[in-house]
Amino acid sequence: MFYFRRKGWEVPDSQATDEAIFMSRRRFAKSLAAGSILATAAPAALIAGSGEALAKRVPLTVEGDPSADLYPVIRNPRYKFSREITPAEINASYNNFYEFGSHKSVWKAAQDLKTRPWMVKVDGMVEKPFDIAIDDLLKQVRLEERVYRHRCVEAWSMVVPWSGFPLADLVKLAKPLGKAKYVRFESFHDSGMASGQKAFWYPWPYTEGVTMAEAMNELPFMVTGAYGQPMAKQFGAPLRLALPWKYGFKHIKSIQRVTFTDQRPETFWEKLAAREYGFWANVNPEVTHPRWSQATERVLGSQERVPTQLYNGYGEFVASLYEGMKGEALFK
Ligand SMILES: Nc1nc2c(c(=O)[nH]1)N[C@H]1C(S)=C(S)[C@@H](COP(=O)(O)O)O[C@H]1N2
Ligand SMILES: [Mo]
Repeated sequence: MFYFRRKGWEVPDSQATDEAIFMSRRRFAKSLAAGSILATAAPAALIAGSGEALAKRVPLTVEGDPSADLYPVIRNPRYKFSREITPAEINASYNNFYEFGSHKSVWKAAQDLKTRPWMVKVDGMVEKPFDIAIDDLLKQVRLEERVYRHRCVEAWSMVVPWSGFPLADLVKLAKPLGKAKYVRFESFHDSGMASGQKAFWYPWPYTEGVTMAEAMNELPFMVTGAYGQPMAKQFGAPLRLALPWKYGFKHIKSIQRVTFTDQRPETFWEKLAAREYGFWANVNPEVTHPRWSQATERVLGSQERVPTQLYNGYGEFVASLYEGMKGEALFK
C-alpha cells in the first residue's frame, strides 16, 4: 500500500492508488472508529500501514472533521501523473508551514491549528462581499480528486492526491467586477494558536496571489482533502491552494480571505526576499535559484533524483498564459 512504508525510501511500482483503495481505506477507518475491526476483515497491509502511522503518530486527517462523509471523491482522470503517489505518511510528516515553525516536522506543532469554526471572507472588487463558513462553501461546490505533482523551490517533489474544487468555481461564486485583475489570498493570523507567528520578523499573515487569467485556468485547485479524507492540519486545512506548475510556496495554506483587486498582491516570500522569490514562481529547471540549481528534484518517498520539467510538466495547460510576457520575471 502506498499509505505506509516499511523501511527506506523505496516504493515499489505496484503501489499506485485507485478508487478501490480509497474506498477500502475509508471503510477501514470507519470500522476502526466503531471499534469493531477484525484482523481478518481488512487487508493486512492496511492494518500494518495504520499501525505504522500510529507509531509515528502522524495524523493523516483531522479527527472528527464534520466534512468527513464527503470523502473520498472521484478522481478526475484528466490530470496524468507518471510517478508514484507519495506515501501519505511521508507527505504528512515533511511539510512547510511557517506559522508553526521553520523545521520540517511542523506537522506536530500544526495540530494546534483550529479548523472549525472556519470562515472565509470574499471581498474587494466583487458584486457583493460575503463571509462563508467552510462547511457551507463545501455544499456549493463539486468536489473531485486530482493527482498533482508538487515541486518545492527547495528542489524536492511529491505526487499528491488532492481533493477539492477548481479555483475558477470560487471565482464564479465571488462574481468579481470587470476591473479586478488579481486574486489575493490570505492565511490566518493568530500567534496564540500558531507558535511560529511569534517570529515577528516574518510578514504575517502569509499572503499569495495570482492573476485573474491564472485563476480562470483549469489547473488552480482549492484543496479541502488529501488521500481520500479531509486534509490533515499540516497540509493547510481546511482550505489551501494547489498551483501545480508553480513552486510550492505559492500553494498558500489555511486560507481565510480571498480578495479581488486591481493591484498586484505582494506575497509573503517576496516581502522577505524579493531577490529569491517573486510573484510568478513558475517552475523552470533552467533558471537557478540564487543559492542552488533547479535542474533536478529529489522525489520524496524514493531514492530518485529526476530532471525538473518546465512548468513542472504542465506547459500544455498554462504556457499560453505567459506568451508575450518577456519583461516579467516569470521563473523565480
Ligand atoms: N500559510 C502557509 N502556506 C504555505 C507555506 C507556509 O509556510 N504557510 N509554505 C509553502 C511552501 S514553501 C510549500 S513547499 C508548501 C508545502 O506544502 P506541503 O506541506 O503540503 O507539502 O506550502 C506552501 N504554503
Ligand atoms: Mo516550498
